[in-house]
Amino acid sequence: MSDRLVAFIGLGSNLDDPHRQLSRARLSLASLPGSRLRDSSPIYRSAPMGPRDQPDYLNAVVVLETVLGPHELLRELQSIEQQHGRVRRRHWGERTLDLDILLYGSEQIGDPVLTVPHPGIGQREFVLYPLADLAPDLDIPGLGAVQSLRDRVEAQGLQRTDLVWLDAG
Ligand code: J1A
Repeated sequence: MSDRLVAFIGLGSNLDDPHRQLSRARLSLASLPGSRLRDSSPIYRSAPMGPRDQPDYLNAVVVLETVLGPHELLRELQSIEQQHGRVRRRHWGERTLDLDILLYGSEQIGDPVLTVPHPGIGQREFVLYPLADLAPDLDIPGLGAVQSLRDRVEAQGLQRTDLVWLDAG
Protein backbone atom coordinates (compact mmCIF):
# COMPACT_ATOMS: atom_id res chain seq x y z
CA MET A 1 0.00 0.00 0.00
CA SER A 2 3.05 2.24 -0.26
CA ASP A 3 1.78 3.88 -3.45
CA ARG A 4 -1.35 5.17 -1.79
CA LEU A 5 -1.70 8.89 -1.71
CA VAL A 6 -3.67 11.03 0.67
CA ALA A 7 -6.27 13.29 -0.93
CA PHE A 8 -8.44 15.89 0.84
CA ILE A 9 -11.91 16.27 -0.64
CA GLY A 10 -14.22 19.21 0.02
CA LEU A 11 -17.98 18.59 0.18
CA GLY A 12 -20.69 21.22 -0.15
CA SER A 13 -24.47 21.28 -0.53
CA ASN A 14 -27.32 23.72 0.01
CA LEU A 15 -30.26 21.95 -1.66
CA ASP A 16 -32.44 18.88 -1.06
CA ASP A 17 -31.46 17.94 2.49
CA PRO A 18 -27.77 18.92 2.55
CA HIS A 19 -27.10 16.76 5.63
CA ARG A 20 -28.19 13.69 3.71
CA GLN A 21 -26.38 14.82 0.54
CA LEU A 22 -23.07 15.12 2.40
CA SER A 23 -23.56 11.83 4.25
CA ARG A 24 -24.39 9.89 1.09
CA ALA A 25 -21.44 11.45 -0.73
CA ARG A 26 -19.13 10.39 2.10
CA LEU A 27 -20.32 6.78 1.80
CA SER A 28 -19.81 6.86 -1.97
CA LEU A 29 -16.30 8.24 -1.51
CA ALA A 30 -15.58 5.47 1.02
CA SER A 31 -16.45 2.84 -1.59
CA LEU A 32 -14.43 4.24 -4.50
CA PRO A 33 -12.13 1.68 -6.13
CA GLY A 34 -8.63 1.55 -4.67
CA SER A 35 -9.60 3.98 -1.95
CA ARG A 36 -10.14 4.08 1.80
CA LEU A 37 -11.83 6.75 3.90
CA ARG A 38 -9.37 7.79 6.57
CA ASP A 39 -11.08 10.64 8.35
CA SER A 40 -14.01 13.08 8.20
CA SER A 41 -14.26 16.59 9.60
CA PRO A 42 -17.19 17.94 11.60
CA ILE A 43 -20.00 19.36 9.47
CA TYR A 44 -20.12 23.16 9.20
CA ARG A 45 -22.92 25.50 8.25
CA SER A 46 -21.82 28.47 6.15
CA ALA A 47 -23.33 31.54 4.56
CA PRO A 48 -23.35 31.41 0.74
CA MET A 49 -20.39 32.98 -1.03
CA GLY A 50 -22.40 34.07 -4.06
CA PRO A 51 -25.94 35.47 -4.22
CA ARG A 52 -27.40 35.87 -0.70
CA ASP A 53 -30.94 34.82 -1.63
CA GLN A 54 -30.13 31.12 -1.36
CA PRO A 55 -30.02 28.71 1.59
CA ASP A 56 -26.94 28.33 3.80
CA TYR A 57 -24.52 25.59 2.81
CA LEU A 58 -23.30 22.59 4.73
CA ASN A 59 -19.58 22.03 4.17
CA ALA A 60 -17.09 19.41 5.31
CA VAL A 61 -13.80 17.80 4.33
CA VAL A 62 -12.88 14.11 4.17
CA VAL A 63 -9.52 12.40 3.80
CA LEU A 64 -9.12 9.57 1.33
CA GLU A 65 -6.22 7.21 0.89
CA THR A 66 -6.25 6.28 -2.77
CA VAL A 67 -4.33 4.66 -5.58
CA LEU A 68 -6.41 6.59 -8.12
CA GLY A 69 -4.53 9.22 -10.08
CA PRO A 70 -5.77 12.82 -9.74
CA HIS A 71 -7.68 12.81 -13.02
CA GLU A 72 -9.23 9.42 -12.30
CA LEU A 73 -10.25 10.74 -8.91
CA LEU A 74 -11.80 13.86 -10.51
CA ARG A 75 -13.85 11.66 -12.87
CA GLU A 76 -15.04 9.55 -9.92
CA LEU A 77 -16.08 12.68 -8.01
CA GLN A 78 -17.99 13.97 -11.03
CA SER A 79 -19.73 10.63 -11.37
CA ILE A 80 -20.77 10.74 -7.69
CA GLU A 81 -22.10 14.29 -8.19
CA GLN A 82 -24.16 13.08 -11.16
CA GLN A 83 -25.47 9.98 -9.34
CA HIS A 84 -26.58 12.18 -6.51
CA GLY A 85 -28.77 14.15 -8.83
CA ARG A 86 -26.61 17.18 -9.15
CA VAL A 87 -28.53 20.36 -9.74
CA ARG A 88 -26.92 23.73 -10.35
CA ARG A 89 -29.41 26.45 -11.02
CA ARG A 90 -27.12 29.41 -11.67
CA HIS A 91 -23.50 30.45 -11.41
CA TRP A 92 -22.54 30.65 -7.73
CA GLY A 93 -26.10 29.59 -7.04
CA GLU A 94 -27.61 26.74 -5.08
CA ARG A 95 -26.45 23.14 -5.62
CA THR A 96 -27.26 19.64 -4.41
CA LEU A 97 -23.67 18.42 -4.24
CA ASP A 98 -20.20 19.78 -4.97
CA LEU A 99 -17.08 17.68 -4.60
CA ASP A 100 -13.69 19.34 -4.94
CA ILE A 101 -10.18 17.95 -4.80
CA LEU A 102 -8.57 20.30 -2.30
CA LEU A 103 -5.22 18.54 -2.09
CA TYR A 104 -3.72 15.50 -3.76
CA GLY A 105 -0.65 14.47 -1.80
CA SER A 106 1.76 17.35 -2.15
CA GLU A 107 1.24 17.61 -5.90
CA GLN A 108 0.72 20.86 -7.73
CA ILE A 109 -1.40 20.46 -10.83
CA GLY A 110 -2.54 23.12 -13.25
CA ASP A 111 -4.12 21.91 -16.47
CA PRO A 112 -7.37 22.66 -18.30
CA VAL A 113 -9.45 20.35 -16.07
CA LEU A 114 -7.66 20.30 -12.74
CA THR A 115 -6.11 22.85 -10.41
CA VAL A 116 -4.52 21.46 -7.24
CA PRO A 117 -4.18 22.77 -4.58
CA HIS A 118 -7.72 23.98 -5.15
CA PRO A 119 -7.91 27.69 -5.99
CA GLY A 120 -9.51 29.45 -3.07
CA ILE A 121 -8.25 26.92 -0.53
CA GLY A 122 -6.27 29.62 1.25
CA GLN A 123 -9.17 32.08 1.60
CA ARG A 124 -12.36 30.14 2.18
CA GLU A 125 -13.31 29.72 5.80
CA PHE A 126 -15.64 26.80 4.99
CA VAL A 127 -12.61 24.92 3.62
CA LEU A 128 -9.90 26.04 6.06
CA TYR A 129 -11.81 25.35 9.31
CA PRO A 130 -12.70 21.70 8.57
CA LEU A 131 -9.27 21.16 7.01
CA ALA A 132 -7.58 22.51 10.15
CA ASP A 133 -9.73 20.18 12.31
CA LEU A 134 -8.24 17.24 10.39
CA ALA A 135 -4.70 18.38 9.70
CA PRO A 136 -3.63 21.64 11.38
CA ASP A 137 0.05 21.11 10.57
CA LEU A 138 -0.48 20.13 6.97
CA ASP A 139 1.56 22.18 4.53
CA ILE A 140 -0.33 23.44 1.49
CA PRO A 141 2.14 23.60 -1.38
CA GLY A 142 2.84 27.25 -2.12
CA LEU A 143 0.74 28.59 0.78
CA GLY A 144 1.96 27.30 4.14
CA ALA A 145 0.47 25.52 7.16
CA VAL A 146 -3.31 25.06 7.26
CA GLN A 147 -3.59 26.37 10.82
CA SER A 148 -1.86 29.66 10.11
CA LEU A 149 -4.00 30.17 7.01
CA ARG A 150 -7.12 29.46 9.06
CA ASP A 151 -6.05 31.94 11.73
CA ARG A 152 -5.93 34.60 9.03
CA VAL A 153 -9.55 34.20 7.85
CA GLU A 154 -12.58 35.24 9.83
CA ALA A 155 -15.14 32.60 10.66
CA GLN A 156 -17.80 35.04 9.57
CA GLY A 157 -21.03 33.25 8.74
CA LEU A 158 -19.46 29.90 9.65
CA GLN A 159 -20.71 27.63 12.45
CA ARG A 160 -19.63 24.15 13.43
CA THR A 161 -22.76 22.01 13.76
CA ASP A 162 -23.54 19.00 15.95
CA LEU A 163 -24.76 17.07 12.91
CA VAL A 164 -23.44 13.50 12.78
CA TRP A 165 -22.50 11.72 9.58
CA LEU A 166 -25.37 9.41 8.62
CA ASP A 167 -24.39 5.85 7.76
CA ALA A 168 -27.47 4.94 5.76
CA GLY A 169 -28.69 6.70 2.67
C1 J1A B 1 -14.88 22.40 -13.08
N1 J1A B 1 -11.74 21.72 -11.57
O1 J1A B 1 -13.83 22.66 -12.23
S1 J1A B 1 -17.00 22.34 -11.11
C2 J1A B 1 -14.85 20.89 -13.19
N2 J1A B 1 -9.85 22.00 -10.47
O2 J1A B 1 -15.45 20.44 -14.34
C3 J1A B 1 -13.34 20.56 -13.12
N3 J1A B 1 -9.39 20.77 -7.74
O3 J1A B 1 -12.80 20.25 -14.38
C4 J1A B 1 -12.73 21.86 -12.65
N4 J1A B 1 -11.54 19.89 -7.97
O4 J1A B 1 -19.50 25.20 -0.68
C5 J1A B 1 -10.52 22.30 -11.57
N5 J1A B 1 -12.89 20.30 -9.90
C6 J1A B 1 -10.68 21.23 -9.70
N6 J1A B 1 -16.53 23.42 -7.26
C7 J1A B 1 -10.51 20.63 -8.44
C8 J1A B 1 -12.69 19.76 -8.67
N7 J1A B 1 -20.77 29.02 -0.46
C9 J1A B 1 -11.88 21.04 -10.40
N8 J1A B 1 -20.75 28.80 1.88
C10 J1A B 1 -16.14 23.07 -12.52
N9 J1A B 1 -20.11 26.99 0.57
C11 J1A B 1 -15.90 22.01 -9.74
N10 J1A B 1 -19.85 26.60 -3.06
C12 J1A B 1 -15.12 23.21 -9.26
N11 J1A B 1 -20.72 29.21 -2.80
C13 J1A B 1 -15.92 24.16 -8.37
C14 J1A B 1 -17.39 22.34 -7.70
C15 J1A B 1 -16.65 21.35 -8.57
C16 J1A B 1 -17.10 24.24 -6.16
C17 J1A B 1 -19.71 26.77 -5.46
C18 J1A B 1 -20.54 28.27 0.65
C19 J1A B 1 -19.87 26.39 -0.65
C20 J1A B 1 -20.03 27.35 -4.13
C21 J1A B 1 -20.48 28.67 -4.02
C22 J1A B 1 -20.52 28.46 -1.70
C23 J1A B 1 -20.08 27.14 -1.83
C24 J1A B 1 -18.17 25.23 -6.53
N12 J1A B 1 -18.68 25.81 -5.35
